[in-house]
Amino acid sequence: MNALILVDLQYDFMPGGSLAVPEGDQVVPVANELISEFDLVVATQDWHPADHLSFASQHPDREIGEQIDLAGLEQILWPDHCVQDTRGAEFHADLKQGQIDRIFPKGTDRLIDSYSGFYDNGHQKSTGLGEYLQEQGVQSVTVLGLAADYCVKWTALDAVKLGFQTRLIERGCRGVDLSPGDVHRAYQEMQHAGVKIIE
Ligand code: VGL
Ligand code: ZN
Repeated sequence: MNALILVDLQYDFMPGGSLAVPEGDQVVPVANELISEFDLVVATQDWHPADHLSFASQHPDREIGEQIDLAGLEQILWPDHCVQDTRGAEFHADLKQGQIDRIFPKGTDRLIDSYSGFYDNGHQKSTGLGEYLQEQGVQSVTVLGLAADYCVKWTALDAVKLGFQTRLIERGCRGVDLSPGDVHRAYQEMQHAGVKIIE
């Protein structure tokens, strides 16, 4: 079984969104093109409460982009984004959502962020994605989406750790590149970990 994992194809990560990824909308047609080629399609959805502690707005003395210690973990402070039940948290309307077998929300716990679609950043709680893929008999996964240097990267790294043969579609990803070169380094890191990067 081959599964396609669509990472965070939500309005807040698209141009015009609150945490816009440059050219983020360009990956939606790539996702649609691939969706029909897979036995199983899953999507992750960044799904934060309005007072999530990854939001700079929750730390009055801090700014967006700053790094803080959050319960012992390094945390970058983001603009408010993907707040539950807001338009910014919705999937792009062009995405063929009818062909998504299951959606995995993440980042729902106020106290901890979750870049990976499999676990929170402290690796304490599973989203259920890994168990679901195993139950479905999935052996290999293909990952694409947003953002290449955060949620895509951590999702792909966890997929490898869980024993899935893992591929990443480069043209189906775009990154934040907070520090220029982050996206490039993310691809290198994934490749070194065993992710097969497909151009
Ligand atoms: C993401 C930053 C914060 C992502 C989510 O989807 O890559 N990045 N929340
Ligand atoms: Zn988030």
